Amino acid sequence: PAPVADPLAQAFVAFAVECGVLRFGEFKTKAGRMSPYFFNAGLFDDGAKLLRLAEFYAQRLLESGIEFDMVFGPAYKGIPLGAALAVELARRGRNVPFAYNRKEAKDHGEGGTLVGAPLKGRVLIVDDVMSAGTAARESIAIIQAAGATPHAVCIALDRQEMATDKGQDVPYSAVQYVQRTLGLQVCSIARLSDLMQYLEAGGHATSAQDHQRVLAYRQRYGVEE
Ligand code: OMP
Repeated sequence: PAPVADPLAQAFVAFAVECGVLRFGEFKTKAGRMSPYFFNAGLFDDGAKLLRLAEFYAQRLLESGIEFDMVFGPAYKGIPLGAALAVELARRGRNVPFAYNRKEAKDHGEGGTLVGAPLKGRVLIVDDVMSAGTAARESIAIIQAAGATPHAVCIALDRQEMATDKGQDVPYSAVQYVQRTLGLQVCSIARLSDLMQYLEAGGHATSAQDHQRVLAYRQRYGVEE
């Protein structure tokens, strides 16, 4: 039987396509895989788009029931995402501290690599995409080094593909690794399976062709849920 569509995920995929954030073609991922699709969160590039994005994150997060004490946005792309989510949470009556990191340490002024609220308690990491899991591991290390607890991750898109360990593909996804091995909770607005459902339903002009390519990619790099 065909899986039941998740309305929030379907609305989000359509929104990402509309914004040009989700594109189909040929792209190389950070892990060096040739992907027929790419999600570029940097193209949520005006106030209205960021507001809508933040509403999607907030809705997913709040309905997940995940508990957290503060929001962390990893440099660079996670910074506006975490900030936008923190604003939207405050608008919904849930004001929590927000922090982010710099990639280069600053040796003057306030110094250090962490900016914003002190990292403490159960930290929620907000990021764009999880593919092979490198970005998530970096955030977790930063939070642990500060003496706080990496507790959960909220991402826009779970690519549901094989994680890598020391450059080798492993038979589970980064999200599965973060959940099962590291014990963090993860919520995503949409996943590869939602993207495939969108294409199957004929979401846009070249859906049929894109669907074939994404299917082939999933057969090569995808994981079982
Ligand atoms: P991992 O660190 O391998 O999990 O890849 C996640 C990162 O890859 C994201 O934070 C992005 O920098 C980048 N990325 C995208 O932004 N969109 C994609 O569709 C795919 C990737 C990617 O390179 O895997």
